Amino acid sequence: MRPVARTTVTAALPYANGPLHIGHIAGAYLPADIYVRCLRARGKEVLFVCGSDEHGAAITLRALKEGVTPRAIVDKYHALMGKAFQEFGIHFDIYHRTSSDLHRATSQEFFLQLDRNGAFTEQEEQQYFDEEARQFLADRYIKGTCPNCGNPDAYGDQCEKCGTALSPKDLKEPRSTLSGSKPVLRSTKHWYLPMDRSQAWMEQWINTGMLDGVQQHDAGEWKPQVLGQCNSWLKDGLRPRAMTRDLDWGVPVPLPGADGKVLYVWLDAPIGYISATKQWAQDHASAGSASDWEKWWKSDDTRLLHFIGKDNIVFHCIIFPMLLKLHGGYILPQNVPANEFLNLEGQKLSTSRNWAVWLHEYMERWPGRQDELRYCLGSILPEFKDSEFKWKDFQEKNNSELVSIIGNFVQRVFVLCHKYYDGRVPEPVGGDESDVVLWAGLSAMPDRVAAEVDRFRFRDALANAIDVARMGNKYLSDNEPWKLERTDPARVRTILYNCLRIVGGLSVVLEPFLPFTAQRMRTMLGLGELKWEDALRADLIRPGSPLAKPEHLFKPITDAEIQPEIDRLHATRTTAPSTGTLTAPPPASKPDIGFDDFAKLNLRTGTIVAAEKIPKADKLLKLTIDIGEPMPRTVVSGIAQHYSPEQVVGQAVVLVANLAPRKMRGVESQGMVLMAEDATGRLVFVRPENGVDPGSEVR
Ligand code: B3M
Ligand code: ZN
Repeated sequence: MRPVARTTVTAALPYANGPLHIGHIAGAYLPADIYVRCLRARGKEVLFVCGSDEHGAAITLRALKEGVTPRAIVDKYHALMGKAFQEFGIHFDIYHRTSSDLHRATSQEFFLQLDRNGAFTEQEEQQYFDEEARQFLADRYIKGTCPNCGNPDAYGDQCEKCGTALSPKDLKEPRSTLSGSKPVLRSTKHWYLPMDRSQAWMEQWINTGMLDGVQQHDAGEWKPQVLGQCNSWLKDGLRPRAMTRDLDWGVPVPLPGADGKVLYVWLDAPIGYISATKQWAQDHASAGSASDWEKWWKSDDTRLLHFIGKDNIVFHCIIFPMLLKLHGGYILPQNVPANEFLNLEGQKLSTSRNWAVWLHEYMERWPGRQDELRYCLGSILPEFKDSEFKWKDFQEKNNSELVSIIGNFVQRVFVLCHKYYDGRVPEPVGGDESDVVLWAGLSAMPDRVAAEVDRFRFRDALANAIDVARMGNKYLSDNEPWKLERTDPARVRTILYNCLRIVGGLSVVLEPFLPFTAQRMRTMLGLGELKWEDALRADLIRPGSPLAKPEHLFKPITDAEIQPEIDRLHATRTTAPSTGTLTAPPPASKPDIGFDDFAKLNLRTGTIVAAEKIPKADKLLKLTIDIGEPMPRTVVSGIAQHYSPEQVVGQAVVLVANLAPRKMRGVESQGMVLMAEDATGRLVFVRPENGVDPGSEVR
């Protein structure tokens, strides 16, 4: 394996078309930040680059929607995202942008070099064209029915339902997203990357780490799901892919005869990592050393890592490495530790439906509580499979872990030191058997945390870091210094001195995860910046030095604080434009009924265990609902315009279980799911509180 002198860490460049939400953070940025912080604390040389992805249909379509220029969109969101990252403690060395001059020049040079190397083929071909909007339609500019799964809203580059990569001509019944009109075919010329030519070496490099006879990486270290996605692409056979587009927003193709053409956004965006590095080098250059950027991208002893979400895997594992290799002179990534997706309260995060926790809003509503969210997300990172954020879990983790374990320990130690020693560090005297046990346990912890971080197992790393506080609590409870103070004050001094050392060590191992808290702990101890090896230093804490006032590092979060978050989420959720009017009619009044009438209803709680669309019925979903009976019920429900099948699986419901069976579209429906209609006409589930078993009677 190649020796490692330095590490270049990139985090996916978010599109500058909207604010950041917790899904972005858990996908790429938090793990990358933890990784970088941990490396830095261990004295490693590391460069952490990111920036806004300011090209592509994501931007132009947003501009169209807001009725402003693409420039206005990227300026607005670039500023918003840069600020949110900074305030959340995600500290890049540079947060660059792909609409900069330096980026344009860098990606154009890169393209020209590829062209000189014969990496492209030029192809004149028929492409879809929108005669109304006078524009060729690629990628997200065109929609149609997915040939694979029948999703009527598949895009020209990908079906978001089934994940299949598509090209516009694969779509059935194509339509323009600009005008909605039916496109016509027109001839145009593009530069293609014949990926098929690279199939053999790509397959070998990804699966064995071998390239040009050199072991580049250990493929055994790559996450199985990352290898899996790559191999499913490779198995289908790599195909030529156009690297240019007919658009007026992007990096112009720097060749004669290419007027009105720009680089494909997925060609220019990853080059954004390189231009960001160049900009950083320029900003930090002592005279004449601006070429320093090269060592981060071209030295054999540099380790290159891309932190991304799973939807970006093929671009970072196949296309970008291929471009780097075909360009020549660059190293390839040694690992791409992609994360899966984070869901929110049982549903997919969605910008368009406003089903998200927006980072800048979180920081407004929970000022100074960055670490609480960092902690919660850090403990549920979707490292190997999708995971879920729930506000109730956020509260629970805060109260029973941050407050009870870390906050409580530090608080107890400081209160006692102020009570007994007037806020000064006590002088320890000797030690006993329990101290030996304590240090034996603690001494393994920093390495253990670091080892998990190195393996990209951030959840485990965080759990180990918290264990340090657990050990501190246990040591304190076992030794009960408050009971000994009168009889053995010397022993108490030792105990509390040891506890202060643990607080110091804890601030070191926690720093990558909870940087704000670590800083406060150090301030309380009167310590400056610490390195990883300081965690166990015997002289970290100096007897006699002053300690700051005891401070609660974390505050308990009450139900009254959490419920509004949940309510807000539901209240601000927007629907896909619905066919009906925006305001629901007032609830119809119905005649009174007697209790006997009501008692005839058999209402049961249940859980939707499967759901599918019913062909040719655009309002109906066929639901399979477990209500605790030996066989689940089949229920046909008119909610298909409000929910996709994936969204409702796992949903708790209330079922009218004795409604006479009725056939709808050939399916026998054995009950009815209770739904409420909100002010926008959207149907929402009436659901039991958590903790009720399926089949419970509702009365
Ligand atoms: N902007 C896609 C995304 O935000 C894209 C990543 C580019 S990384 C070079 O998911
Ligand atoms: Zn599909």
